[in-house]
Amino acid sequence: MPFTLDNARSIFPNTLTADAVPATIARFVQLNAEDQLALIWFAYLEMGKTMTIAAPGAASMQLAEGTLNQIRQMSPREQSQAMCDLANRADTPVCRTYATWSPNIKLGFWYELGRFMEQGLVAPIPEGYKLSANANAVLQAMRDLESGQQITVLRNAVVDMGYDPSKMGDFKRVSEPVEVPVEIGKRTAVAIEGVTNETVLNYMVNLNANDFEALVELFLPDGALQPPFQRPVVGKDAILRFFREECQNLKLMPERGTTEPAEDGYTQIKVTGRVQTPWFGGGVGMNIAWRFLLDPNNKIFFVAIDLLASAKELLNLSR
Ligand code: 45D
Repeated sequence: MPFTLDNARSIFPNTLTADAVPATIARFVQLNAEDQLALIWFAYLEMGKTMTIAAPGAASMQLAEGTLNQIRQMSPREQSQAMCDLANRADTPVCRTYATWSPNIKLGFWYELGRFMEQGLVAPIPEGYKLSANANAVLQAMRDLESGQQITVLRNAVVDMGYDPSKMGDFKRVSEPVEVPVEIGKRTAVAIEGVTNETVLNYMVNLNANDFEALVELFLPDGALQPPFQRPVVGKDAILRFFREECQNLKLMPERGTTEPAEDGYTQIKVTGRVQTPWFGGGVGMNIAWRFLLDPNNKIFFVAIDLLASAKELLNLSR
C-alpha cells in the first residue's frame, strides 16, 4: 500500500507528545475574556522570574505600531474592551487587523501591550483581580508544565486571539520581512547519532541558516509538514510560506535518531533533540521529535514536528 498523508502521520506511533499543552488550551478557551487576560498576565509575570523574553525585532513592531497607537489613544475602558474583544475573537476593526498578522507580530504586539500596562499607558489588569476557581485551576496546570510547554501554551493562546481569519474572505497577510540566509561558509554543521541521511542533515542545516528556498526543495511537490499540535501544511508553496512566516532564527539541535526501511522503498527516520526559539534563546529548550518519511529518491513526503511529553522522551526511538 503506498503511503497517504493520513497513514504517514502515524509513523513512530510510540512517540509521546506533550498532550498537556492542548489540554490546557482547551480549558483556557472556556474561560471568560477577563479571566483569560488576567490568567495570562499572572502566568507571564511568574514565568518572567525564571526566563527572559527577548524584545521583538523593530520590523515586526513597526507592522503593529498603528494598532498599538490606536489602543494607546483610547480611554482605559475602551482599552480593556479592546483586549477583551481580542480574547473573545469579536468582529471589530482591531480584531480584523490582528487576524492578518503572523504569529510573531501578534506576540510582539502583546509584548508591547504588556509593557504599556506596566507603565500605566494602557489599562492594567485591576489590582487584586480574583481569578475564578476554574481560571485558578488552569493557572495551576500551567505552573506544572515544563518551560517549553508553558511558552507553547502562551503562544497558542495569543495566536488564536482576534477575529477568525477563515471568516474574512480575501485579505493580505502581514509578516516580518525575510532575512538573508546565513552564508554557506558560516553555517553550523550538524551530526546526529544514528542518522547519516543527507536530506535530514540538510533539513537541519538549511532551517538553522534561514535558507528556506533550499529547504523547501528537499520536499516532494505534494509533501507535507506538520507543526506541533497543528494540521499538516501541504504542498511546497504552503510550506515555503510557513517557513518564511514562522521559522526565522530558530535553533535546531538534533541529538540522536533511528533510520528504518519502510514500505515501497520509503525510509522512516525519527530524530530527537532540542529546539530554541529566538524569543527565549538558550533560556528555554524545547524537547522535540522529528518524524520523517522519505520517498525512494530521498525527498520528504512527510515530516511531523512534535513537542515531547518530557526530556525522557528524547531517548525513545522505538517504533
Ligand atoms: O492576554 O523543524 C499579557 C517548526 C497579558 C518548523 C499578554 C519547528 C494579557 C519545522 C501579559 C500582556 C516551526 C514546526 C497577553 C521545527 C494577554 C521544524 C502577553 C518548531 C497575551 C523544529 C503575552 C519550532 C505575551 C518550535 C507577550 C517548536 C506572551 C517553536 C509571549 C516554538 C509569548 C516556539 C511568547 C515557541 C511565546 C515560542 C513570545 C513555543 C513564544 C513561544
